[in-house]
Amino acid sequence: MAQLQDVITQRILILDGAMGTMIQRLGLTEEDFRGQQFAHLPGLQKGNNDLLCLSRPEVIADIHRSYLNVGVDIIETCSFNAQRISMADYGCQHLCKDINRAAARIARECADAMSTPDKPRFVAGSIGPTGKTCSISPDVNDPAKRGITFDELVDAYDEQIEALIEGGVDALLIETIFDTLNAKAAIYAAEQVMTRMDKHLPIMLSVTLSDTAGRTLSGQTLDAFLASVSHADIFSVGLNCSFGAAQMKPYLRSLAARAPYYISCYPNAGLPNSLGGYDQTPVEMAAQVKEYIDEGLVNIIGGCCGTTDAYIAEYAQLIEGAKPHTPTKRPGTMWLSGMELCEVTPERNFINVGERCNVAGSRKFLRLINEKKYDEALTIARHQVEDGAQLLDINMDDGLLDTEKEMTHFINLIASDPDIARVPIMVDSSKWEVITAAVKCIQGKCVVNSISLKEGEETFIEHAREIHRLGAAVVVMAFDEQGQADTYERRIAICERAYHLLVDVVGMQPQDIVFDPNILAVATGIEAHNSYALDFIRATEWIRTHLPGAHVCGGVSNLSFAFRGNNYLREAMHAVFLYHAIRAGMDMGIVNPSASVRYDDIPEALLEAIEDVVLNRTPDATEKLINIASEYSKLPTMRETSSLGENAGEHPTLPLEVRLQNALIKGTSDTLETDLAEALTRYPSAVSIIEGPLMEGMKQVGQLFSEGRMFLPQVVKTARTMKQAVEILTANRQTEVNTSEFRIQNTRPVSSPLSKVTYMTSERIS
Ligand code: THG
Repeated sequence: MAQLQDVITQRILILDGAMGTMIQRLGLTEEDFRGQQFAHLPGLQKGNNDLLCLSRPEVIADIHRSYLNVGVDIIETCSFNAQRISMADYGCQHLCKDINRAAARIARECADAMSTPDKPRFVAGSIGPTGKTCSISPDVNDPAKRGITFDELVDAYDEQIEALIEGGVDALLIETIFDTLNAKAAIYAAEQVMTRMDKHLPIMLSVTLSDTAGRTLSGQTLDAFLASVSHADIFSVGLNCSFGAAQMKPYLRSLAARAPYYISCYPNAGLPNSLGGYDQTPVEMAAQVKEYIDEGLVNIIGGCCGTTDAYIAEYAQLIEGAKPHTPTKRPGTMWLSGMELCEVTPERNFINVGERCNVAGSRKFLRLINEKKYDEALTIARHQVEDGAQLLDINMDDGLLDTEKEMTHFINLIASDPDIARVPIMVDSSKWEVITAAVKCIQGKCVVNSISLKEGEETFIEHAREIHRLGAAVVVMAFDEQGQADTYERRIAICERAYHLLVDVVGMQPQDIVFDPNILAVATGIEAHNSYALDFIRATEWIRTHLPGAHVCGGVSNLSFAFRGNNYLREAMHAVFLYHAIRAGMDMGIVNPSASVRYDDIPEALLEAIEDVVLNRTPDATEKLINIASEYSKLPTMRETSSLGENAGEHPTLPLEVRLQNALIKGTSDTLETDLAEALTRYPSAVSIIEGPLMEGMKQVGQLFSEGRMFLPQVVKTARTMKQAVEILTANRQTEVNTSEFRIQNTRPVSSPLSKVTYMTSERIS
């Protein structure tokens, strides 16, 4: 490890080119792939490249040597698909251990044979994404379905990584990442294995962007991806596959600007031609790669699909005397993510967490979950995001629900809805199994809400460690063995104790810690409650001063439980409380994002009465507030005056065709029934509606996608809406409709390791 660490600071390192392309050139037969050893394996083995590590090790060694001969510093093991999920396609699950060990040993021997003190050669264990995705449904009709679970991936990767390390690799390269949850499972497995073996190797990551929108297949931006892996100890991050060097450059630039790691890049040899081959020459590719080097973007440079030793041979002269990229410094801000990044910076000093998807906090949400009306439940989530929620709190803790099942189902549904999945999730549960099950469904960087010292230090540390390994931030409630903290002193004492355990014992980054010093109901008539709000605010100030980097959050609606039914007053109390708490340093709040009463708009007399309560200014504050409360109980909140709804106001005025196309493009189905009913009165047949406005909408979707203005999960959602439209029409008219025409035309070339998955997905779209 020390060696790779040393060398990378001195010069740009060369990674090898494609293994697959080199193997393909050899034109090996089915018999070659099998060798004598596997003559009797059932099925076809041709194309099972990793099996060659066992059946034809000299073929793989020759390829490694070709790369080493042209000056490569790091060679990759031939193990891209060597985990049991991919190997199952060849009926070779039982060979995973042997293949990985052999892959590592072959590469190790070749690298050692060529190493000199001046030019040590390294071996990176290649760990591919598997052919299954943990974040995308394999079935367009069932968006919550998953083809594989996080735990299954961890097990498969654990086996692969252990064998790679046993075989002697210097680093682990988790590559062609198209789904961040798959990658997080690989990282989790890597850390698990390394701890078990007490061997610590650098972890290298390489992402594949799947479209010109600069997103991964699972819909994340690169910034969101970086947040998702920010918990881990990462050596390098980079891009590979899908694009040629020229197309990759803008994304590499933004990655290098934000990622606090060494930067790698190994593009394809340009874009594939219509036969899937690559026409770019080594010299052309080198000219594009030179631009990366001139701009100081890279530390490690190599090649992916279509590249051979002839391409990599060009690099040696490019890197001579070139200055390697200097990793950026990680700012002390909190990085959360959904499909997009949510950064909690000092300037953006308050983050709204939507409270409404909570079975304990909303009768409506509880009813919808009980009645399995998930589409409507999702609409609640969507409205909160539209109303400005920057995070969504999800809580399914209800005695009569199968909490774990409902939680994972709803979170998987959200993941398939890009309008909602844009924002990070706050997993709200008091059940530990529910928390871990939920976090294992989330590709973004989420927040666990919550843990506490209620059951003592041992459990607290154990839970915090697991949360950290899973890559989540955490809310810590001010609760200990003695119970909930309800004084200023107990609040700060517990938070301080928890902070040191998390930072010094668990090794969490302070910016991933969120304290909740308990927002409790005030103006309840019980004297002991009078100082609750003020003590929270004072504790907030103390925490922000004394526990550097940590955040403060609270459930704001708790404050006004005494005034249930008087929404105006409740919102006014929340506004006043937040006004003071935010000034004291509270930077996250679980709130109703559609609340609209603003501090400045509260009538003076009421404001004074509320401030007396919140700041505990007079002993009779509660009595006074109760006395004037009724005067304000009829005042409407803004929300109650405006009609809420997806496209409230504008929708019915738009022409029918535009409405239908908008529904397709947005992938929303709530207005489909009415709009299609209207269409049926205007168009001669259901088929003419499909061939007319609906196909026009699909065409627009295809156009937006190819321009990079839509990304894949959005297109999948669109396809679902199209299917629903066709179903509505068929049900109405008993028309036989041939749906084979609705194929999204994706003219964009996609390269090989990914094409299987992309194909899978676009097939579903059709
Ligand atoms: N801290 C942390 N997490 C939390 C809380 C907290 N999670 C849950 C809760 N407290 C925050 N969420 C809510 C959600 C709704 C309400 C209060 C807190 C609420 N609901 C209306 C009521 O009960 O009157 C329900 C109205 C309806 O049914 O629609 O007030 O403190 N870390």
